[in-house]
Amino acid sequence: MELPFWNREIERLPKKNLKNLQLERLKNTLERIYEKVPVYRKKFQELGITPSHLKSLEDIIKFPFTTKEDLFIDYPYGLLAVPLEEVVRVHTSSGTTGKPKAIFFSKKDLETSAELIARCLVMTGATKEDILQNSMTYGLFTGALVMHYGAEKVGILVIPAGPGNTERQIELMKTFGTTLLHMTPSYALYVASVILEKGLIPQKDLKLKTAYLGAEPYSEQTRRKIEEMLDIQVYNCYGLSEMNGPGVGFECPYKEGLHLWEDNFLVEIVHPETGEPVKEGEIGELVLTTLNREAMPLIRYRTRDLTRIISEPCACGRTHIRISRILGRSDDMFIVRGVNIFPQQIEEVLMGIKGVAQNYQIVLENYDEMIVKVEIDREFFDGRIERLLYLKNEITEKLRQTILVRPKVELVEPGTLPISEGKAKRVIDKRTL
Ligand code: DLL
Repeated sequence: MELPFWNREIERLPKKNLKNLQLERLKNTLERIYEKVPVYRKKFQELGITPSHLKSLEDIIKFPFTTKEDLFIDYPYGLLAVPLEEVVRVHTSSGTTGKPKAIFFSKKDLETSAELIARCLVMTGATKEDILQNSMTYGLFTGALVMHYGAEKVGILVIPAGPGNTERQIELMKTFGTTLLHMTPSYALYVASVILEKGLIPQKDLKLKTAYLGAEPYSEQTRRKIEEMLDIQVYNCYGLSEMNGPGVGFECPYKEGLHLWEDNFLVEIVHPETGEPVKEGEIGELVLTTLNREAMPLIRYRTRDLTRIISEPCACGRTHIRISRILGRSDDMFIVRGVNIFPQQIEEVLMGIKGVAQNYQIVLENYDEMIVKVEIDREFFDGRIERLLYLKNEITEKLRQTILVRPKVELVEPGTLPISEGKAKRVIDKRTL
């Protein structure tokens, strides 16, 4: 089967040429930031290094990391590499406390981010005949606008729905014949459950084909659950504001990892504590360098996201590197009874259990106890206590086997836990409140 490409030449560029292109762009980036960004010049000088120390791509490790904290030096314009009049847009990160990280785009940067989204969408079979319901938040968040411009570039009809008001979302799907969805996985689970509760039959009453889900971690089990509920294909879309927003990593139809566009980003995986490169294929923190950014180039940006590189060539023919689904953020990890736990491990178990509905919440009361509240299908509340007890035991036991700590499981009716329309807040840590 001949798979579609948006930019066949660059997407299939032989590895050697891709590396040469990366080296050329990396040199250029280092020279520009050394010359134009005092924050970087100072960092280079502290390490006694200049851009001329870069001879090969491997030399990148001689250069300094950029951390989230660095984005606040000379805030908000301190990392600009172009005069302010060249900047045409600002986006911010969805940080929950303090000042948001501010990321600036030139006209060319906006074109580039749209080009990368176009590659992603076409890679999954989208065409200009499609209709995309964009249910991410419009505004300072990159999620909606960056996707919007990329989809328009392909010629797709975009419905700028924004999140929330689920009844209206479903009406929009019916009215306009939505074929593609863009939303967070937690909201997609909720929307899917409302569609089914209304008695709609997705294959018959709706035209949905594909959902692009991202902006928060989710498990393979959740993907499968949404695919089954709506009878669609779900593709994982990864990104972060600091690197344009959505479309930094995106799955192809083989769904075996996310392709990262290497003509635009240099990928490293480092040990989250030491910052040293990990061995090929090992899990570590994703570190990204922009290679084609005009307004705000960032080098060796510490994403805090944990993943690993999949180095085997992909059957789709794209030469760009793949990373695994994000396994969690190094700062999402919590410790109960001395055991390191990621929320995603819990999600993976829950979503694979028959009877578990769409929503769950983890409550950390103290350092020894973890409560997992789980919404379960309505049919379980029929008065037959033994079925509930059986399910509760099954959930407790399966969680214990995976996370090695026995949680206290509470089963609740659907609709009890807070609904998330954007990024879900799964963990309530009462120890730090
Ligand atoms: O969430 C950009 C985005 C919008 C990506 C729409 C995908 C779709 P931020 O608000 O800056 O940007 O949050 C970035 O969200 O560092 C990850 O921890 C997490 N994240 C994003 N996508 C995924 C994903 C946008 N597919 C942070 N899987 C990142 C797991 C994800 N985590």
